[in-house]
Amino acid sequence: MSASPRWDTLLLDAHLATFAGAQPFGLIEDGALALHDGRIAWVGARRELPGAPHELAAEVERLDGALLTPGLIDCHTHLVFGGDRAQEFDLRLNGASYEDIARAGGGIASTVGATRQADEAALLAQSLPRARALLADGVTTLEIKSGYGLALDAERRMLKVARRIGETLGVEVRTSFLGLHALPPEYKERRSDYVAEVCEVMLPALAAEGLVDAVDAFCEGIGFSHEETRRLFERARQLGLPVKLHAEQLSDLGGAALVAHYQGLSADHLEYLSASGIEAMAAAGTTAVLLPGAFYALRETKLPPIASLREHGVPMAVATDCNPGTSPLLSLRLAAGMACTLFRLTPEEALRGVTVHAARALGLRDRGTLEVGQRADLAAWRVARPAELCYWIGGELLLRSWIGGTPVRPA
Ligand code: DI6
Ligand code: FE
Repeated sequence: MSASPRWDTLLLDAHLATFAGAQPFGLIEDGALALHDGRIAWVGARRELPGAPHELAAEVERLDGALLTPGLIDCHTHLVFGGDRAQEFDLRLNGASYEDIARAGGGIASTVGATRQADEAALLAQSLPRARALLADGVTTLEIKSGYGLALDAERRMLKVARRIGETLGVEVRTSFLGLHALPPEYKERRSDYVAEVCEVMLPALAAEGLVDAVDAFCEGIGFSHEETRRLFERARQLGLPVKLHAEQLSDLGGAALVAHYQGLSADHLEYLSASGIEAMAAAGTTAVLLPGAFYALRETKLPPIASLREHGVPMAVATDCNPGTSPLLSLRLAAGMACTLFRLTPEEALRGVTVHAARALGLRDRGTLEVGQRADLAAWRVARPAELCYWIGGELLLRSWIGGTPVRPA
């Protein structure tokens, strides 16, 4: 007669990259991991299991030597949008720059037009396949920004679609309100009216509807100034919402120091980040989100100051920046590989960047590592060692994944 098993599921025959503990990648060879009630209930070397597998768990699954990692977390995407910008890709290959196109009314503004035209069903239908593609390469949590509506109704529609993607796919979606992404054409001569509309009307309304998990802005010459961003952050603080920022992507406006001043979750892009920006981020504990897809697609040559971020102990996350203009990238695993090849992150840094540090960039403490008590968000891969996840360019490496203990890609 045996007592009823203490765990729902026990996973065996896997190597575990836990991103906890002192080993590189937090690696545990021939490990075991137990799931119970959607959480990780036990993790360790198989030989240390406190009993026979079938007595410990209602179900025992063998993963045939797979590598098990935390589910990947894409902490910066703009994947809800209408249309595409393949036409501008063509223009850029014929000599125009991203800024030329933006100033000529293309760029973000053209996606705003297509997004405003799409109703909720159309926007969902266009955006879902992109989210599915991310999930197919191991993502279990993703952030989605608004910022292609730039008017209350259209921003609301984007954020609702973001939530519906989460419900449809059973994945957790964190939303960021990016009303200060671009100046909408109807406000061309009235910048300060638009900033006021965003701060005093749109943000409070959308926050009250529960559609906003964080507040973001594009602090840039072609976006919004330091002062305009500061005004938004003041409003976010009053509403008790965390902030993050597109900072120092094309020039240095001191955005990183500004977001650090507001104890921001993250400063993102950072190619033009200054020494004082790094110090401010280190002091505030603001995560650096690196977006090698945009660096690649824009053929940027200025590298973010990786060595200095590393020296100052600033946590580095990596994300796709999935968007129609500067990063039509649908694989977070490939973003991690690009962070290695283009930015010289080590595979361990890049993989921490899409797990534990990405969780941090979203203010989430219950995921991103394989540790007891964490959400059972897991990915099992057909690879022998963690570096392979960054090394292979393309390929179907994901065997299966679990979100909150529920399998999403059955074998
Ligand atoms: N920085 C980016 O890379 C994206 N937004 C931003 O603020 C680009 C968005 C786009 O071009 O549609
Ligand atoms: Fe972005």
